[in-house]
Amino acid sequence: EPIHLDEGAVIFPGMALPQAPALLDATRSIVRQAPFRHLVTPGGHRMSVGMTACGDYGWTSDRSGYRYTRTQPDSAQPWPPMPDVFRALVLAATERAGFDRPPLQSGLINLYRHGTRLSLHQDRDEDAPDSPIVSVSLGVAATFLWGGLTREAPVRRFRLSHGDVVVWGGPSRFVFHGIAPLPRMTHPATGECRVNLTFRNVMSEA
Ligand code: MD5
Ligand code: FE
Repeated sequence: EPIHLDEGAVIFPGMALPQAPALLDATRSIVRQAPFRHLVTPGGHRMSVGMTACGDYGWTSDRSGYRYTRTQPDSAQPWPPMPDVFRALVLAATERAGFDRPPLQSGLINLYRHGTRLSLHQDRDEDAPDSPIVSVSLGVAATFLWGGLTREAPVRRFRLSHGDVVVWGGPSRFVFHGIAPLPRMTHPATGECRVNLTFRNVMSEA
């Protein structure tokens, strides 16, 4: 029952449901070591999404731009290690989607509440175009915006629900995408929140 969005992009509905409690426990442990922050864009805007990371690299930003770092900007501590329950799910999803190289160098954790949105963008701060991105949605369902390779391309909408896993690779790796403002809803696993885990490789050679 995979849903193919486009070449290289596939949703596995509910694939992470069995691991969801363990994924959320691991997320809480990461957040204790690396609290959520609201990044400031190079244009000076505070992002409404709360972000933190695990693994060898975390994605951060400041006035001079976005970058991957090996340490947390506030504490200078390394990012918490990638939990085994994350690692195993990324391996399984990458294999199911037919890609060779699992994206395990960086695990980004995004926190959404009522009204939080992520405007249309491309992910292009990584230097590993041949690796797919794996994303896992937990908690309150969101509307995912799926555009094309230019900002002007038409945008389709998909629902991403608790436990859904998506793999984005090949020609879909550089598609414009975003998240519509989160509705005011609750989910038994997360309360008012949506948590999204996104796994990437940052460099072509590990
Ligand atoms: C989220 N996160 O749900 C969204 C979408 C991000 C981001 O977009 O950059 O953290 S997860 C789906 C996603 C992630 C990365 C790339 C692509 C989709 N894509 O190439 O379509 O928090
Ligand atoms: Fe993105």
